Amino acid sequence: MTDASHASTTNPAAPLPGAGDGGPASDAGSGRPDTWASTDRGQLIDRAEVVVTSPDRNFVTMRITTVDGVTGLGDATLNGRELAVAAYLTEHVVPLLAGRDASRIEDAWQFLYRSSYWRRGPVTMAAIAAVDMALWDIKAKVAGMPLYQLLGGASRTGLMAYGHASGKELPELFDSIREHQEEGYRSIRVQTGVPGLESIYGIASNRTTAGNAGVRYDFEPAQRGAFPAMEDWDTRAYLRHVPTVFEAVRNEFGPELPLLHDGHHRMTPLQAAELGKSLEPYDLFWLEDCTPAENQEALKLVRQHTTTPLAIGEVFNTIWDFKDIIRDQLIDYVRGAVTHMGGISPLRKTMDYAAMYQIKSGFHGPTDISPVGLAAQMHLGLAIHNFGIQEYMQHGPRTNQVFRQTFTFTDGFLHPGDEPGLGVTLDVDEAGKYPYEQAYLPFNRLADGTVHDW
Ligand code: KDG
Ligand code: MG
Repeated sequence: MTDASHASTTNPAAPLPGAGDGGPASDAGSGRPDTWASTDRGQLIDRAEVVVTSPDRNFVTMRITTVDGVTGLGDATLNGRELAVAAYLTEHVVPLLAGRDASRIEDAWQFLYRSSYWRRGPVTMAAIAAVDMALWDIKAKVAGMPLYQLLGGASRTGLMAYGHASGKELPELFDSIREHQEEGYRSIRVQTGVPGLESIYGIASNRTTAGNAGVRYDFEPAQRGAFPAMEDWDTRAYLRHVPTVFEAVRNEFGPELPLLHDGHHRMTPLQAAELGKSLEPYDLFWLEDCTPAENQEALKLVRQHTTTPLAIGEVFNTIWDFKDIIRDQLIDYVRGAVTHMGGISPLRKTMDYAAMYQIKSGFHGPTDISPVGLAAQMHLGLAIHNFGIQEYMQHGPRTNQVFRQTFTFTDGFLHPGDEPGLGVTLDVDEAGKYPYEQAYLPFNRLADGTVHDW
């Protein structure tokens, strides 16, 4: 067993108590023994580790190993709050896994969700997600199949992916779109600067002191350092500018190219309605996160005023966050991520529910979804009928050394590959070269100094 401690792991790599005798570990407490035990001793959980590593950015990974030596990986990365999830796993989840039956995925999920009493929230749900993913990885490896086969088999040959093009000014944006097309992307998200604003979401600031100052961040908004970078916001300037950008992009690239745009939670319902309406001539694939969406009623107003398709949910944690807006058909795409929605099991249920309303997937796929989370989404996306599109931002070279992956990206389409399991291997020695580094997402202030949604 490789010692994972040098990879900033926060728990020992030693076998867990209880696994050795094939019985459940939970009878160590004062209650009755739990029945989450196995008839097949080889499938008992022998070890669970939490590996925190920061190759190009921070990642939190759960690795579970059975008595038979089958390993499963799960992504628990929560951008800017990584150590909270690592502690939740190490202190509260790892001790519960000893001697448990790795094959009982649904039971494990329900046990971790319900037995904690406290429900939902990004930290809890990222932790549960990591266990869920790792157990699916193990199950598929034991079955000798790529995970998508266990989820029902492929519903398509590949997953249409979109990339992030950006530029402060139009010429830079056009270059970025062309670069993405050359890389194979057939669908493109468009973000630009806004006149009068020094730096906004999608375009890095020239004034920050962080390492990526002045560079557009198609790939990574979180910046290393002890305090979040400040960005600017002015909704009226944004609403005036964005339609002119899409008009220029359509004139340059024609009507065929699917175009997406992220409002990143910054508008009121009325402003979002106005933007959706003004973008209708440019036929967007979707307008994402047009309002903060904590107030889901607000989307009714947006919907009444525009036919621009809406995508929401990258910050949602459970099917309950989607329940009403799916039922009321207030969105067109589910932006949940396996990593933040509690894993493959609940996101699959959410998508089955969404299918009843002709709502499709648009799973969140920025760089803070690790290669493990991305692989899990690819398997799920390949299997479900109501797949829509997959966001694919591409990880950095050091990340790809730490996480060896089998997926392919060909002519704009992703495929997870056909290795048994998720198709991702964690190189713990390589991970150990990159200890955790503090990093934060930026935040916004308006001209008068008021903090605004970023
Ligand atoms: O961690 C936050 C990022 O993942 C988020 O800002 C990226 O909005 C995003 C997107 O659509 O990829
Ligand atoms: Mg987004």
